[in-house]
Amino acid sequence: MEKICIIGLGYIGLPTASMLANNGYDILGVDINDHVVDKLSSGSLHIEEPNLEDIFLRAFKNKKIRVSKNIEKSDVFIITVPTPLTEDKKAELKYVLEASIGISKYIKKGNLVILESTSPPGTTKDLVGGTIFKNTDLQAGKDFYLAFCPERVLPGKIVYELVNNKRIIGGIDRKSAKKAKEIYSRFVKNEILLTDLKTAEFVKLIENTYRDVNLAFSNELSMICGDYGIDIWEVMKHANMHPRVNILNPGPGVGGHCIPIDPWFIIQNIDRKDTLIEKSRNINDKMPVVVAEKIASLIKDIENPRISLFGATYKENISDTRESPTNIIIRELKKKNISFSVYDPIADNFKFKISDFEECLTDSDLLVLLVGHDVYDNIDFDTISKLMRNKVILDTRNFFNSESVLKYGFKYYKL
Ligand code: SAJ
Repeated sequence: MEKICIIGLGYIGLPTASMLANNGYDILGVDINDHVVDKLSSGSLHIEEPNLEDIFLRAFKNKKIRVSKNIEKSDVFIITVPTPLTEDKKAELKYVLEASIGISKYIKKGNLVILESTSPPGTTKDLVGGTIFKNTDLQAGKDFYLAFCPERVLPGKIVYELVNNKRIIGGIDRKSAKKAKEIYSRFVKNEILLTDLKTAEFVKLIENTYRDVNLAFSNELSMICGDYGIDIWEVMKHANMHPRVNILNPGPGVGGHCIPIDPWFIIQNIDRKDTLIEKSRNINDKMPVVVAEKIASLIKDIENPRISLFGATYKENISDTRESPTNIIIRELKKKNISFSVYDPIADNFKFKISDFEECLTDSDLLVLLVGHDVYDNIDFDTISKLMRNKVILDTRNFFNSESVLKYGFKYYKL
C-alpha cells in the first residue's frame, strides 16, 4: 500500500487528499496552520466547498487520512501550498521552498515528488528539484521522480471537476510523468495527458490568462460602449451568436486567487514591454474603480447618500470573499466618504459588516448589484421600492429582469 504525503490542506490539497484516501492510498495531510490541523483532526472542515465534507469524512472515518504539522517518510510527496502574488507582482514561492526543504528530510531513492501549486515556468525543476538536490544529493530524474500536475478545478465545483476534468502532467522525464499519472488515474475519470515540466507549468498559467484577456476585452468594450451610448449587454448577446465568438461577461472586476494572479507569473521573468497580458491585467484591475466612479456620479446631487451593495464574494454562489471586487469598490467609496451597507446572505468572513436585507436597503439611495447570486433571483422589488429613499439601481452584471425593475418605478442603470 503506497503512502502519500500531501503538503498544504487548502482548497486543492484537502479535496485531493480526500479523493486519494478514498481510492486506496494511505494519506498523511500536512499543514503548518494549527487551526487547520486541529479542526481536521477532530473531523471538521476549515473551508466550505460543496461535497467536500462527505469525501473528507469518508476517508477520515475509514482511517485512510491522518493530519499533522509534520512531514513523514512516504512513497509520494504532493505539494499543494499557496503561491500568492507579492507586492511587486511576482510569485511568492516561499511555501514551495519550505515544503521542498521539508521533503528533503524524508525523501528516499525511488520516491515521487509532485508539485501542484501554480508556479512560474521552471519552478518544479529549479526550486523543488534544486532544493532537494542541494539538501540530499538526490537528483531528480535519476534518484527520484519529479512531476508537475496543475489543478484546474473551479471553486464551487471542485469535487466534481477533480474527478471529471482532463488533466495535464509534466515530468522531468517520461517515467516521472507516467508515475504521477498512475496516482491521479485512481480517481480522474477523464483523459490525463503527459508532457514536460515547463510546458505543463506554462499551460496552467495560460489557461487563466486566456480568461483574463477575454475578460479585459469585455470590460474594455463595456467602457467603449458607454462612450458610444450603446448597451454592452445587447452587443454581447448579438456578437456571441456568431459561431466562433465567445466573449465573457463584463463585470465590476476580476476577483479570486487565480485569474488576477497567474498572468503576472508568465511575465515576471521575461524582458518584454507592453504585453497584452499586462495591459489586460491593468484593465481588469481598473474595473472596481470605474464602478465606484459610476456610483459617485449617480448620487452626486444627493445630500448624505446611502448606498446598498448586493454581493461581497468574488463571484456568484460561493462564500469566498477574499480578493473580491467589492473590497476594492468599498475602499474607493471610503476614499470618497460615501456611506454604504452590504447585503450578502452567503458570504463568509467578509472584512466589513454584512447587514440583513431590510437594514441594507432602508433609506438607501442606490442599490448596486455586484454579484449575481441565485439567492437574489426572486428578489421582491415591491418591498425594495418601499424601503429605499431613492429608487435607483446600478446592475453591474445584467442580472435583474429590467421589466420587473421598471414596473416598480426604478431608474435602472447597467454597466
Ligand atoms: N468573471 C466575470 N465575467 C465572466 C466570468 C467571470 O467578470 O463572464 C469574473 C468572476 O466574477 C470572478 C473572476 O472573473 O470575479 C474569476 O472567476 P472565474 O469563474 O472565471 O474563475 P475562478 O477564479 O473561480 O477559477 C479559475 C478557473 N480557470 C478557468 O476557467 C480557466 C478554474 O478552472 C481554475 O482551476 C482556477 O481559476 C484556478 O484555481 O486556477
